[in-house]
Amino acid sequence: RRATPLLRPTSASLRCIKRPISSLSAALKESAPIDVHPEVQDALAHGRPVVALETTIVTHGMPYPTNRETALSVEGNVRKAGAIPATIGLIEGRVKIGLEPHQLERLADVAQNPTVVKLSRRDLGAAIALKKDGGTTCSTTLILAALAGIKVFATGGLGGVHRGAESTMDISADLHELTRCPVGLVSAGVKSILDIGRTLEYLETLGVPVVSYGPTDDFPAFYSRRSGFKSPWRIDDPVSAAKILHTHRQLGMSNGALFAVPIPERYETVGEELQRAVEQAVQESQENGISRRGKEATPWLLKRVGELTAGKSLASNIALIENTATVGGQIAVAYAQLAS
Ligand code: PSU
Ligand code: MN
Repeated sequence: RRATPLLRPTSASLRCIKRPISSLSAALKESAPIDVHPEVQDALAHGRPVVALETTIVTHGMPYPTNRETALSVEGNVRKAGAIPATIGLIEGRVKIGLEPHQLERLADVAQNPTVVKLSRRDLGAAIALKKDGGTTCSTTLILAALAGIKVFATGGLGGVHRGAESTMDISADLHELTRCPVGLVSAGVKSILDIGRTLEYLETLGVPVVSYGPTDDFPAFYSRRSGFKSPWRIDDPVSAAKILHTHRQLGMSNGALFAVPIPERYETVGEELQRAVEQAVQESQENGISRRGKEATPWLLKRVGELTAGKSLASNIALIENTATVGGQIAVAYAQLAS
């Protein structure tokens, strides 16, 4: 009797079992719709420091034109620290790693571009296929930074576990992304619109290191230098941060790390005032049902805090992200030296 012939893989099934795309060059070979800015490409090719920056803060986090001005000053701070900024966003279904000024303008001026979407991991494929414009949240910025081989990402606030998540189940996809992207995320902690204690518990469960960057091990709460919670680790220089990332790489660990940089001291007093507005905004969101409207919750809360504080929250927001950009640039420089 003849043996049953082995099934021969067709070229289609071979395609499916090919190794997943894990590098930018492999993605580009597959004609992935990604455009890397020449300056960023050059820096990456030569192992020079690059810092990724997100654009949901531009499209859904700040009003125009402050959003554009802040994105530019943040890029400037990365440069002053000696690194190249790579602001990431989606334009007509193409991923941009490094935005030209007219592309940033297009994402920033939401009155002219009202259909621009907020992109979490689940949205990326659909938004590309449907040729949308979009702002990348921390989650998609992490994915695209990791793909490009960028080791550091600076932003204002990471998403997290929302208050009342025990019933809404609203937990940001940002947290899980830190388990699979080997990128150091530099932020001013998480905003107190969230449940900070549960966010830290969740990060512990996920195995994501949380490291306070500065004089104390307090975990910062965005507008305030203190949340009442401690970080498990504390460092106060860029070389230590770079060593943490480098160690993960040496051990073949795929997760990132959260470096929490407190807002500059002079904003602490106003931070206490902003905290009261945060409490009111959270309460309103629970009463009016916004807290159950998925991706709308965070942008609504950010906007409402801005309204309640007559824009004072905006000045703090700008100051803290300019600060994390500087620290991010310094960490990227230190990492490039370690890794070379
Ligand atoms: N927190 C802020 N400002 C922001 C965001 C969070 O203080 O702009 C943005 C970030 O892009 C973050 C996203 O990744 O909101 C999280 O949204 P969600 O909670 O829907 O996952
Ligand atoms: Mn959510």
